[in-house]
Amino acid sequence: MNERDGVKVYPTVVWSAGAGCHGNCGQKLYVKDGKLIKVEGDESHPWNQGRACPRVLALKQYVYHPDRIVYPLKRVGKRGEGKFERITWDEAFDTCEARLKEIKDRFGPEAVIFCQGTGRDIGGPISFLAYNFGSPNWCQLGLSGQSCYTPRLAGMKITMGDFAVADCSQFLEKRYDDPEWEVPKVIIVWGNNPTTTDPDGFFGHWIVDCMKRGSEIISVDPRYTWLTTRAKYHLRLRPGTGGALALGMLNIIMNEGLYDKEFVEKWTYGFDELKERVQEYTPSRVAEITEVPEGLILEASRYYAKSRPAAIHWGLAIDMEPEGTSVAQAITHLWCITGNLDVPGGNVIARPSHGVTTYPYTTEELLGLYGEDLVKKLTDKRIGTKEYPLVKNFRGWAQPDMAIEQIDTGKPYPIKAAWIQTANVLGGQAARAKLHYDALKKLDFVVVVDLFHNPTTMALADIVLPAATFAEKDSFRSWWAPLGVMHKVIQVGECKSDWEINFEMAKRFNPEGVKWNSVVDLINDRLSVANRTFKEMVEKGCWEMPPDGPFKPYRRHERGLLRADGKLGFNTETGKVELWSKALETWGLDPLPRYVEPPQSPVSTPDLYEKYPLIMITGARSSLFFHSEHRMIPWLREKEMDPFVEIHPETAKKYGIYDGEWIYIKNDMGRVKRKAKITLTVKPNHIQTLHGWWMPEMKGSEPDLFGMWDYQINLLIPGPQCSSSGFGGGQYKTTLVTLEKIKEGGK
Ligand SMILES: Nc1nc2c(c(=O)[nH]1)N[C@H]1C(S)=C(S)[C@@H](COP(=O)(O)OP(=O)(O)OC[C@H]3O[C@@H](n4cnc5c(=O)[nH]c(N)nc54)[C@H](O)[C@@H]3O)O[C@H]1N2
Ligand SMILES: Nc1nc2c(c(=O)[nH]1)N[C@H]1C(S)=C(S)[C@@H](COP(=O)(O)OP(=O)(O)OC[C@H]3O[C@@H](n4cnc5c(=O)[nH]c(N)nc54)[C@H](O)[C@@H]3O)O[C@H]1N2
Ligand SMILES: [Mo]
Repeated sequence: MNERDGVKVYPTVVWSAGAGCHGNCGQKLYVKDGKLIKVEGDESHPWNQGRACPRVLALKQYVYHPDRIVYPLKRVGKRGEGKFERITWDEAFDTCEARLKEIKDRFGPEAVIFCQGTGRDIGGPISFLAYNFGSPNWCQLGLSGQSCYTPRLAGMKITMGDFAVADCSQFLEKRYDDPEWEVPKVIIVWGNNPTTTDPDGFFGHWIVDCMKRGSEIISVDPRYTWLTTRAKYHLRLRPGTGGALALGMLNIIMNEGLYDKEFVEKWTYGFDELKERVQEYTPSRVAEITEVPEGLILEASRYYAKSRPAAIHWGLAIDMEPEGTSVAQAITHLWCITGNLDVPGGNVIARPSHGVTTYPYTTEELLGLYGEDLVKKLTDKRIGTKEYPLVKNFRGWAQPDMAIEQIDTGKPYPIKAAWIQTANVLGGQAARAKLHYDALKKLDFVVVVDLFHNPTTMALADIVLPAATFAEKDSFRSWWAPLGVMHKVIQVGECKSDWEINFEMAKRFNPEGVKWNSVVDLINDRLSVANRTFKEMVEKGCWEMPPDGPFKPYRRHERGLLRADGKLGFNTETGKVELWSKALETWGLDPLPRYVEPPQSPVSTPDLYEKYPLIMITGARSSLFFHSEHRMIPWLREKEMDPFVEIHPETAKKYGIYDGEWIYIKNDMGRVKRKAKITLTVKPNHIQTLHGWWMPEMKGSEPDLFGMWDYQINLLIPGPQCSSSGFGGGQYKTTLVTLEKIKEGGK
């Protein structure tokens, strides 16, 4: 901490409210007389090296926004009437405890569902609360197929026993200057727009840093973006067909002998079986499925395989394919058979920094955090474990599509209450938004923990608890590297951090199990495997790179660092990279990757395509907003006032639509308003629009719900998910729609 003219400057790490984000940026908070006055990127932090996104730069407007909820609230009018009254924290905690205990006594703990949004700083506190309450039902409610990162995590885990990320030197403190690191000769960027989204423990501008040092780009994206226009090869595939492309690339690389023979021989299992499977995916067939010219597929595949080292950085579009896990498996095979696994400039194994667990990504971690007895007991009742092997065996999530149907029907057992924290289920997360609205209305008791009112708080909440931003909380982050901590430097109203809220509630439900005296005490316990305390971490600037060993690259399989038994090899049953997955085989699923056509598409539903001849991609992110957040922040909103839809000029002409005209996007599920943006970024039969739109400036009470029924694009996204594993297949990027002009009077 520095001090000058009464201004104190605190370095911290960004994770969650304020910026939104999954990132690990170092930022400096300038504080005077207990008030935040400025934010600046921390140039000494190896992650972002001084850079800051627009959302961080607007942090002051977020923290001190007049609409922020700064006290606990209870609903006083009818649900949806928008009447809330200030209460004390004691009353809020007492009410939540009494109501949830009553439901637990009558219906069992599983009758309460714990719902989070994306993995900001929430997975830790919410699973902690759910398990101390005794409920197995924890998920991203509404996120169809849990189609965000979970399928990619599963695809990697079943193949290599670990997770991996593109190596842009992020595990080395000296970064690009470290002699151990090599510049990837080529980086495939697949279904991801990193410079805008910085997703999943990866800072997007690392790709640009690599490009400046010579990396070429192969881009797999149906649209043009900043990055695709700078790529050596741009494969503009039909949305949802990446599985076919990956299998086609494997076909070319295997048949032409372009793989790393030594690595394959020594470290892989099931090569011949995979080779046989990929014969179905000839370049010409794949060209037909994906609409990418065959010559381009051949050239890009050869270029990737012949360039060493080469990395693949991937994104959300993969999870949202019908068999997301299978697509991820095939892409994992690509970097494995080309010998790019855990080598400098390839795809390196990524584990929680220093072995510190904040958030259970796998059943293994869940067992480590909560013990076998509890996890076993919970698995019996968790929604979706009987139907879906990965829901049972891979990750402790309930299956979200089944969960909402169960809430709706009460079968096979009733769900009576929801604890919604860091999720705008109705305003951003849920596909089939109307079904979610109708079903959640049936609940007896709903708590929402948030910073602002939104369609979810307005329509559903009985109690609203005010959450803290990253400047207002003590927490920790170990998602890959470095290990980071956030610490509280300001207080706003009576806001509390998610950890504080859930710690207090968990203590009430399970006094013996919650053995710590405070949140910091709990954090210290988690940090103890790293031999660090929270205080030490804060004092040394809030971050630390992992020491040499299992948590730091490279070539750990050759050093016996990956397996619990200390043997050489990978953390799988065979000790090898399983191209034929033993785990999938055991769980009764296809052990090899395969392609499945999206449920709505010109191929699978030609009649529907005739009626709705446009493939709608939703949710290509804007750097100004994080999902449904930030629409009320002046500096951000003024740069993107209205929700727009990208339409190709030919298509606009066909529908008689001019640039800037308000129109409807329509399908059998309803219609939603957008402003036309005529652009060449999309193909003629594709459109693209951002999700998460609601209007904070409109009326919040029902029926308006901040304009939700007019602007929430997820009213048009169908369900349920369609993957055999239970993970993947949310139809957010492949829905068929048409456009309609809005006639006089908005009709
Ligand atoms: N159509 C379409 N829909 C999509 C997607 C898409 O691509 N297309 N993407 C999907 C994906 S990948 C995801 S992960 C989901 C994400 O969906 P969500 O994570 O639900 O995202 P938000 O809509 O921003 O809702 C987060 C809410 O939490 C609040 N919040 C933010 N930070 C904190 C915090 O630290 N503590 C607490 N208590 N509250 C906080 C915010 O104010 C906001 O109301 O959306 C999905 N929805
Ligand atoms: N600023 C900001 N950053 C964010 C978020 C945010 O809301 N705002 N959300 C966060 C979250 S939770 C997530 S999951 C990530 C998501 O971030 P990313 O993984 O980058 O995903 P998207 O932005 O959905 O889409 C990336 C690209 O995929 C392309 N695409 C669409 N359909 C397909 C397809 O079928 N195949 C292929 N290959 N490409 C396709 C789109 O055109 C788009 O350019 O971003 C995170 N970061
Ligand atoms: Mo996500």
